[in-house]
Amino acid sequence: MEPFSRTVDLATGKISGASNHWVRHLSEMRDMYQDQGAVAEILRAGDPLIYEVYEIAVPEEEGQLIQCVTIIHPGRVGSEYYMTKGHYHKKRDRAEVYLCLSGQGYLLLQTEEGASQAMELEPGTAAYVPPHWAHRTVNVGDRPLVFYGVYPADAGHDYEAIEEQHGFSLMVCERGGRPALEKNPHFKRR
Ligand code: M6P
Ligand code: ZN
Repeated sequence: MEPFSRTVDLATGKISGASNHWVRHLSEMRDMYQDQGAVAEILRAGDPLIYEVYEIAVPEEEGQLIQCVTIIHPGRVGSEYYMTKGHYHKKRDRAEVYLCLSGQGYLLLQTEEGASQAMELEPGTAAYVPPHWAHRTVNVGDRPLVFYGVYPADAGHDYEAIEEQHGFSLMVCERGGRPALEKNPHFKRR
């Protein structure tokens, strides 16, 4: 294949000439939030857009790299901030890199062996997700959280493992107007 480039709008995260643009609304991840009363109440009034992803697709083969930009909108479901579904890679030994372009957030990470970590994201943060670590991002600001990412095209997304574990072991909630890291009371180790 031929080399190519695309342009990322550093303020909004939009990629002109992206091959895919997909969106995730609350109804598509309703079980991922703790406060099911809050989920039901929000969904009665509408179905907010939680996050969207622009992707530069390449063949899903070993050796290729997928580039993407994720935009998580600001908001909360109960006290929990808007976040991505989060995933392990289907091929567990595949890593990923994020570069935060704008906004404020957290990257939550965990392994199947029970390790967990939270990393703050702010413009300029280059975060490394090593092989075997599941990853979810959370927007704790009042503007969109925008980050660029690169990962092996053959990595794949395993969402089922996250659902089986009832989410991530850490969660980020608003307490007294500020984000607080808390343990997920329903989390199950694999
Ligand atoms: C990042 C990358 C993508 C991922 C997206 C949304 O851009 O990790 O691979 O799809 O975030 O996260 P999720 O797939 O967990 O919903
Ligand atoms: Zn990933």
